[in-house]
Amino acid sequence: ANNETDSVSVVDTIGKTPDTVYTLSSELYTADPSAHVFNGKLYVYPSHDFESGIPEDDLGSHFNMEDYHVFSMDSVGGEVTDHGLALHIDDVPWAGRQMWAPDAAHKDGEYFLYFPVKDKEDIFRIGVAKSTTPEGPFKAMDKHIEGSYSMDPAVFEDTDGKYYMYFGGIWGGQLQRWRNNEYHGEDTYPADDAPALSPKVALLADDMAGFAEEPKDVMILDENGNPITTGDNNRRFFEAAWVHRYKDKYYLSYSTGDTHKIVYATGDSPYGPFTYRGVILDPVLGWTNHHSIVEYQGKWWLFFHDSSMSGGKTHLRSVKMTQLKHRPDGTIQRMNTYVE
Ligand code: FUB
Repeated sequence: ANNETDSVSVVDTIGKTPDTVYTLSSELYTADPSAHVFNGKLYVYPSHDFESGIPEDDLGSHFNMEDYHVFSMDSVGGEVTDHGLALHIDDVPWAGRQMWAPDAAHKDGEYFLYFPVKDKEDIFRIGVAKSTTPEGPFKAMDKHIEGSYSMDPAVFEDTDGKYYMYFGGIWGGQLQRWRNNEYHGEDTYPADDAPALSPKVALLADDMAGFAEEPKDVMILDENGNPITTGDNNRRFFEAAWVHRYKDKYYLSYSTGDTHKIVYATGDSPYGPFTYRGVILDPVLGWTNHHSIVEYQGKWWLFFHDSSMSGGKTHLRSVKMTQLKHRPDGTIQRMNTYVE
């Protein structure tokens, strides 16, 4: 065992402050970063925060974003390019308001931007837009993904060439208005001692523009094999699902929302079940916590955001990145990046 492994294992009830944290942009407010490596470059697909003047509420109405920019870099700590407008809400025929956390994928020379936005009935759906380049601009399809709902899509490409979309989020993300993929419109949650609402997963169709199957629940279990419950709000899923693969294990990470942490669970299949393992990132300045994890140039990186650049305004966030470390036993070193 090396010294670092020994020391972090003992003190993992709080996060370690990383040596170096990089900021994506000092020009735009950005959030919810989804990072991918395409053609040897690191691309980041974030939300684009701006001040729209909508008052803050529990449904996140103040997150009233209207467009996306894509960023890229050739090396960590090197120059970051803002590729400009990638997609605007005015160019999505079915969209109503609130362009939230996007993701992207690449297949056979085409790039796909997946984005959650409320439709004209104010129901969150997930759209897809296409481009021949990773930075766009992207052309939105006429309709949202059939059978999609809620928000925070994250697309995971497995080593066998299959792509899975994870999605969902409670409170403003509206997952609590759905059961068994049917909309019932009411804000209803399972009882505190019942299994919590799960993120969803669906295999993507060959054309990457739809689901190849009905979305399924992603079960998150505790150390005894029992589902994490609604009342366990330090560990239950809230939003921001992300999946990465490390040494043949699947890692599902997500935000605990009102307890403001990024946590993770591991499993043996992209469908789960996943067993809760611990905290990756302690709360940041600002209410939301949302991340992605990617391997680039032989190291693993955690992308996240905080509200430090706006002096603490929750809806005006900035994307940052720092190194993420898997220990030899597969657990992830907990981090605390809090700054005012
Ligand atoms: O950026 C809007 C919403 O805030 C995202 O969709 C959530 O994950 C949270 O970060």
